[in-house]
Amino acid sequence: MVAEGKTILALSGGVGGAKLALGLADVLPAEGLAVMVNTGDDFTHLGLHISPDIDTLLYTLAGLNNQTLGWGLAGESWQAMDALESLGGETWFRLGDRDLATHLWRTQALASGSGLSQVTADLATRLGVTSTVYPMSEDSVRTVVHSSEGDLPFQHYFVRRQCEPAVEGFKFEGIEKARPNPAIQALLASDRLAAVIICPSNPFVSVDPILQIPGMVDALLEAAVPVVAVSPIVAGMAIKGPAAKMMAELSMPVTAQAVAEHYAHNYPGLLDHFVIDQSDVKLATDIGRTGVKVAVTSTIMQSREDKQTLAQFTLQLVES
Ligand code: FO1
Repeated sequence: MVAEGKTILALSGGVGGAKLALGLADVLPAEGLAVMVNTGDDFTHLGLHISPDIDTLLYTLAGLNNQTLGWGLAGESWQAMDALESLGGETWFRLGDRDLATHLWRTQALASGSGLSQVTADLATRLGVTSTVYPMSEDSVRTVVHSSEGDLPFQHYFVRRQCEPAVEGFKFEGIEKARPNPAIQALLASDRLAAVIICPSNPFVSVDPILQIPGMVDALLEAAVPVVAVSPIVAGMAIKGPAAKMMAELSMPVTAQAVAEHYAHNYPGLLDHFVIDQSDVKLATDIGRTGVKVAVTSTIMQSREDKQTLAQFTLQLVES
């Protein structure tokens, strides 16, 4: 399907993106998939470095993810959180006992001088993940939500306040000084790269932090490979997470078309293909006016087979 020795680069946030990444990992050879992951959701909590989207990706690709919660590890226990609560500690951000080991391990590795890419690669190896998972940057970028309750660090908005405050905009602290991950720059400049797939992740808080790293869009454009994005909005609803609520609060129509327009307006010429769900077929002509080729299929990924089928569909687009 993808020529031998070639690599697909997927851009992903957490849960929604990880589903398509898993489908891609299933249908591509191990060396054929690299995933560039948002780290704008990262934060320091209880003295630990938490990288939620990287962990969601790694746990999903390793088959260890907690499908009920949508984050963390399957078969988790919560004794550390219970003990912390009895001490009067902060428990609004729940770290399972086994997940806690990941954060302890990462925090210690970072403190001993390893970069986030190295730590992520080591963790991937230890978890048995064969695809390559790259943090978008080695530098710190932190998403801040401008909201009806003032500026909130992303996890305070998302977990502590359960996305309740109305969103007014976003800031990615540190982004002006951040550089794309050097390994990703090398991949983008090489002839190994076959295509880029933007997973159905939240455009505002998962994909934008990746694309707004200075030099990232230019490097993607210069790579001159097909770029496919999959809409995270289906029939006016977000498959997962607060994307639809955010769009309404930002006075945008809650449609796949508005997502395509967001990408076309902010990153002109970046997308070649935009994949929408069959329930949105009536939007295809208008989306086409943003300059992309529109592809229609079933984009809802419930089963493992759904994930593989959507992955195959996106790969066929880049071959055509
Ligand atoms: N999401 C929650 O809704 N509540 C939590 O307590 C929570 C804990 C948590 C711990 C580790 C981790 O890697 C992720 C965790 N998440 C939790 C998910 C996460 O914060 C968000 O899903 C992402 O940041 C959005 O992509």
